[in-house]
Amino acid sequence: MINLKEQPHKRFNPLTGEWILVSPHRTQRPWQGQVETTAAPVGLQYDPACYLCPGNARAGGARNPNYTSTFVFDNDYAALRPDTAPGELNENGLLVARSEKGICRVVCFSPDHSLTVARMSIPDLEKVVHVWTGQYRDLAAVPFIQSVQIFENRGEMMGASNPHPHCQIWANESLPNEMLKEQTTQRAYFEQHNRCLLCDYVSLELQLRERVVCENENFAALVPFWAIWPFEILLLSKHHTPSLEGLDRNAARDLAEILKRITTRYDNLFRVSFPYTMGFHQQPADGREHPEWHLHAHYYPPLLRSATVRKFMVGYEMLGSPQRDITAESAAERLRAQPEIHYLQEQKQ
Ligand code: H2U
Ligand code: ZN
Repeated sequence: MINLKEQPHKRFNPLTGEWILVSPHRTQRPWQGQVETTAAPVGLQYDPACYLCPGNARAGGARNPNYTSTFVFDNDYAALRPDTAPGELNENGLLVARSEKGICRVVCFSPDHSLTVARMSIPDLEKVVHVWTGQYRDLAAVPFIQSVQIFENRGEMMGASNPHPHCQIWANESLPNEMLKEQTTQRAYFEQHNRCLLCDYVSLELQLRERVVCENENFAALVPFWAIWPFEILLLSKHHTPSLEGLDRNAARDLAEILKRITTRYDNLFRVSFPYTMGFHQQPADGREHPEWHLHAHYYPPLLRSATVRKFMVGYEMLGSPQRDITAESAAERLRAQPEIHYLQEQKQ
């Protein structure tokens, strides 16, 4: 037997096939860096200098329409372009390069510059879910597209260039590294067990309940057993679907609802607008059946102890493997203990 609460150990991530080091005994070490936080004011609903606000000019001369709900546009500084000419380089398998075509878009969640997912209404978040589904469907239908990555960078700490609520979509002609790892592991599991890896995982976690943070009829949010980031969350569809396209109206509403609940718990943890990168993993858009693929979203937030003390991925983590001190179970317990009323809302009441 192994004492997961006290002794150093490694945990296996069946989705990536990689290991992570857990050192729970280190949480007892002295720490002097704690910084107290105060709630930041919400700010302007319209910022004349914001390139995502309705009616404003963007780089390159385009102007946003006076949109009243969601708004999608092609990224003016796209990392990938649809018109890239094909080309390849291979020098003895050592200098290898390949051209890559793609499409990059930006999705504004709301015309209100001051909002965040945590403070948007569920009906408005439902509209965002429908936009994501439509974008996935449209981009997947483009013949050269194989992968559609929807992701949100929230907060300066995560490199977001603008607080206006928005996300990005990068779609390209080959599977990026993380998708490729998850494709390989999910397929291998399906071939071996004739069941879906994440269907089995979510039902195991729902039995154990130790790492579950919150749930509704269609989704479960949990700190995965193999979490790397202190308050990492894996959001899983409870029912098998390879992509957002498999969600019915109820499930889409449940997704909107749980997005709000997760981000509210995050904000309440350190009473700050919690930074994170989140994104959906869905089946490759290659026109094939993928019964092994299970829709999920990863939340990777950097904060560790307070609004300003973050986890660094340095040293051993860059050279060996990722490592964490607080266990996934204790992180889940702390997130479970948070209320689902946003702290800014609570102050108003
Ligand atoms: P991030 O905050 O996650 O960086 O997303 C903002 C995106 O908006 C970024 O990818 C794009 C940037 O290229 N952008 C435009 O498309 N037009 C602009 O006028 C400014 C920024
Ligand atoms: Zn704005």
